[in-house]
Amino acid sequence: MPRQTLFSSCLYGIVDLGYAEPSDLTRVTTEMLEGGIDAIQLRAKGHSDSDITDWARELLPLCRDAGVPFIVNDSPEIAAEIGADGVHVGQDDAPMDDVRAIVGDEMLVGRSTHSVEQAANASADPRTDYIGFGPLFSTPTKPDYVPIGTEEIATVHTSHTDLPIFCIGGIKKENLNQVIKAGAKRAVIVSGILQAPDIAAYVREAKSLLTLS
Ligand code: TZP
Ligand code: MG
Repeated sequence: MPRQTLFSSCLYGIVDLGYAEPSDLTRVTTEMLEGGIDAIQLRAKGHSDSDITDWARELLPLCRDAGVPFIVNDSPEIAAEIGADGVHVGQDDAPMDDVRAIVGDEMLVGRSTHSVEQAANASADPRTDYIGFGPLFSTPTKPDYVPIGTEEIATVHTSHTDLPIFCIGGIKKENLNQVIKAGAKRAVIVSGILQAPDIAAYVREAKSLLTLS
């Protein structure tokens, strides 16, 4: 899938097993797609590769039918095995040479970044297709990280205009405008979406804030 797809993406959702039961993955994914989510990641910390592979195989066709990139967190091996559109890796995951050796040249590769310096390092490698930048605010979804605030959002955006940057961490509908005002063009929302009583409506509203900005 071409990197270009991500330039036209503004709201990235994560199907996180910390918030969704295995029996609920198809429903939440379908509702996110109904609401117009632009990209979906499967994140399942602490689960077995075999379970994650099964869940990824379940969700991939839903995303394919909707024309939405499906991205696997942490594991280039699972992403390659199921033919995902992308893999998302963190600072402590495999370096790009190793990731590309597993997933090839075509798959989207995203990297989490937690500072301006990490964003610059990720951006310096042309094989990075997008970055996550955060956590902006403290969040139970990623409890061990110190929030970086919103001050550096503008700097990373002006420094890396050729890279899609997805702000992440504690973003909800209620503070999204604050994040946009600070310079964000794209956002990842995890718990806000998964805990919404109406997931599709939540996605639609959050997306409209981003696309109108
Ligand atoms: N990486 C940085 S913050 C975060 C991840 C995976 C979690 C974001 O979750 P939430 O619930 O939207 O704060
Ligand atoms: Mg990781």
